[in-house]
Amino acid sequence: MSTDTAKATDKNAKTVTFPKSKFSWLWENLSGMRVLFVVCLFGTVVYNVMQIVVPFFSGKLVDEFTKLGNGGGSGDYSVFYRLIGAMVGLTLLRVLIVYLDCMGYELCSQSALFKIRNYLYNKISRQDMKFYSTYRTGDLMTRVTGDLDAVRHNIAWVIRMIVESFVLFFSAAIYFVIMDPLLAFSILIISPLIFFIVVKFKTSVAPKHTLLREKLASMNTHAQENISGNRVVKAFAREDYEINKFDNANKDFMETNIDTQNTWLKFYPYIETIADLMPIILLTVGGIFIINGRITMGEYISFSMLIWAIANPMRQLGNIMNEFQRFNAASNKVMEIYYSEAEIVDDKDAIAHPDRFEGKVEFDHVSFKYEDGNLPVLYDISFTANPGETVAIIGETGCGKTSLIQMIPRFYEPTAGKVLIDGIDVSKYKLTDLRKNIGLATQDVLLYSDTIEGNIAYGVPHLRAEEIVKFARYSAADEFILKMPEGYDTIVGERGVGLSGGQKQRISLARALAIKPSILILDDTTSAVDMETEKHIQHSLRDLDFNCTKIIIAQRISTTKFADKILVLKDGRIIEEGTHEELVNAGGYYKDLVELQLGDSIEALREGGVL
Ligand code: DGT
Ligand code: MG
Repeated sequence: MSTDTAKATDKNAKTVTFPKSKFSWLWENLSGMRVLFVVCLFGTVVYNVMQIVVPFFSGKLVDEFTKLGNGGGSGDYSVFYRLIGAMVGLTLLRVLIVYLDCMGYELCSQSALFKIRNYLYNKISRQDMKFYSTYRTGDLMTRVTGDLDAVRHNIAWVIRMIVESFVLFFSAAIYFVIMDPLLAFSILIISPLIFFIVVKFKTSVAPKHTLLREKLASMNTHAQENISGNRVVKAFAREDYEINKFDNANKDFMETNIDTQNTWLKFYPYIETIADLMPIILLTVGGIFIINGRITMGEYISFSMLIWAIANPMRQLGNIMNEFQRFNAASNKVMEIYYSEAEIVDDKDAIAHPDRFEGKVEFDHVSFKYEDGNLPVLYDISFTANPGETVAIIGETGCGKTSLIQMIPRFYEPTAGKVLIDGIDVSKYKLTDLRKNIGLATQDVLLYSDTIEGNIAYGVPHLRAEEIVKFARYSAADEFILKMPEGYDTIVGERGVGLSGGQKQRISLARALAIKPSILILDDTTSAVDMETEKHIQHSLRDLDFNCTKIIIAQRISTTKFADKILVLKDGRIIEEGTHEELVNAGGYYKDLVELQLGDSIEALREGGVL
């Protein structure tokens, strides 16, 4: 980690650079708690130094006790009692400081966790389509839960332990040096060995934590996809297959976890042996020094009570390093989202347009290719939908219809050409103003687990009940909603579970209409409704009580028939354009489609009065 930027390497060996180092990022998110955090760090220093003081008093006590026992000294027991009193008092004070310190760290870490989680959620919510097609839901969920918890743990525990170990080690080392430099030197000489082993351990465990983190995300993704796709799993009776898949992911995670933990076991015996050598050195060298009269018995006891303050931080280093590497891997994942930037954002001089648009939609030589796709999806598309007009788009599956309409609300941007609304490039408008003016019923209907009323009023939260009913009538949904046990208050399940495909489409249409958009885009919205209902919907769409340009993707001739303009798309190109009449007469793809769908030749249909 460099001082001003943090670098992370993901599984594809791509180095991601963050604008801040991990610690300055944490510091930034400790705002409001920084003073408390510094006080806590100071508290950690204080209570650890106090740990050293207790053995110091013990040593003094033993010397005093020995003197008194030998009938020496002043025979005054008050010094003895004062020393005991001071020891008890100090121990109680230390316990109180440790207690408050832990609470303080917890408070700081929870506050940072709350702040980062909110920030991440905000960031994720405002991301563009590219982001959502890059990151899997299970992976994102892992970042805002497990990974974030590792970040919290770093503030609440790892940093405290680092400070604790250093303070204990150095204060004990200083004490040793002051008391007897030669004894101190003979004990401390072996400590660099431990640092060397810990650095080796760090190098070997770091990639394992990164891998472990990937396995966890993969397991969560399996679970999330299986749970949200449970209907498909059931339909194909693939429960065993899915359970097996999850079992494998779980096993993989467990094995990586064991392997990561075992890494420490390989280094542990060396560390433990070196740490255990310290009391032996003390016993040997200290014993000789007592015999020589170089140190007193009390001093020897202080040393032996303090030897843990040298040995334990050494032992703890491995554990701390392990946790720190976990934080390292997790924070890379969190910071990747934290510092991610949506590509489609407001222009610097974005135009505010809080009012309604006139509704003129123009495509000016638009071509488009998905960044991760090989071939362009749309080629040189030009057409105009005038305010209030209905433009229908028809074409075989995969020809680019959905891709085309997604450029109107700027979900994607053209690779060439422009999309204009009321003569201004859509990229010049403020995104919220642009999107608030567009009512979109997507092809893949998603309803929230909320009441039907709540779903219809999603874009206009305080919509009056009569208005909700009005829009439900426009979309021919009112009738079936009233037949439901609790009418508009019926709660639909996640993604609209409990409703038929056609019912979901109608609610989604009502939701799009409820914002009274100046541009309404319907992506195959009536594909699952019966002909009769579709007729009703078309009738309503012609008689809306607000002005609106409609761009309707459809597969049925019955839907496109009344449009002011029909665009026929094939392999990303407009191959025919005109009214129903014009296209039938043109005798191309559209005419063939009419014959196919109505089951007879144009001539016969005309004779029969169908056309
Ligand atoms: P549909 O809904 O089945 O009638 O088909 P369209 O006409 O709505 O097709 P569309 O625009 O969804 O897809 C056009 C082509 O673009 C097709 O070959 C699939 C591809 N495509 C669609 N979405 C994505 C995407 O997110 N990434 C990439 N790389 N390709 C995509
Ligand atoms: Mg589509």
